[in-house]
Amino acid sequence: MKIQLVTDSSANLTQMVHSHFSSAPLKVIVGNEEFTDDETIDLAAMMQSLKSYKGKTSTACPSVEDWMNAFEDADVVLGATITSALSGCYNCALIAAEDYTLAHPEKKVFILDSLSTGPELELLMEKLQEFVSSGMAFVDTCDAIKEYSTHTHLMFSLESLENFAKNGRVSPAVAKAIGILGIRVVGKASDQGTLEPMHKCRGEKSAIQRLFDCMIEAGYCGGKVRITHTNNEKFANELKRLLSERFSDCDISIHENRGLCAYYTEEGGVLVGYET
Ligand code: X90
Repeated sequence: MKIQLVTDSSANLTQMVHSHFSSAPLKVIVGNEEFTDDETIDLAAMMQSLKSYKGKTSTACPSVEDWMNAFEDADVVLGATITSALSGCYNCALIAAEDYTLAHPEKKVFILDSLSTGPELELLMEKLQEFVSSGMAFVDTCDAIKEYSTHTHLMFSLESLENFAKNGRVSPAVAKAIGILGIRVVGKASDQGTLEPMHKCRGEKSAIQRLFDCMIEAGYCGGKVRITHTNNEKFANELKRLLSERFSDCDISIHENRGLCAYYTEEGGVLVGYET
């Protein structure tokens, strides 16, 4: 029996070792250039184009057909997508799931709306992989991943919300308050799956400390942490240092944001997925 793990490219994953895995790519559109967020994306070229292009830029979610392809004829498909509050991705995945099971009634598909993205999505996919390797039954896996997702969270530090505002995903007033040089916004994915700014911080050092404090207030006490950054490894390393100082032996990984997350987090942006 073939079990396929699926997500979209906002999870920043290109593979999951020892599993059948696929990632449905979103797209970043810069004038008449289109960057498909798959394993071949040239991130440096994308950031350069974004910097120099003065016109409108946008993103697009994978189509129903992209999702169909991601299912790869598997008998069981398990996955999670970026928040349905900010993208049509989940909706397209659901339509694909319906078409797929109509055409093959013996096959099963479950896709979770993560109400989040990036490294929280990564944690959810890692957990699905664990459930699959433990041989857990399909229905139990669906329940267990929903339960697990109540213990995962996403926080961020962003230096600009310009691309969010340009695409109507936060109000221009909110974006403007952040666009001041040296100000970072620290916030979280809300329970509704939207961007919730919480604090304005002056300088990176205070943003790191604030993010750490917010995680502790939210109940973090040594669970798994996944940090992704857009050209800001320094922030990620410093946060990791603070966390490891308080909680020794915690499982923390750091890697780069890929296309979709890099577009919205912009230069210097950091995302943190963590368990409570
Ligand atoms: O369908 C599309 O074109 C994609 C739209 C995606 C919009 C949201 C991207 C978020 C990227 C920023 C993280 C902070 C916000 C978290 C809220 C859930 C990363």
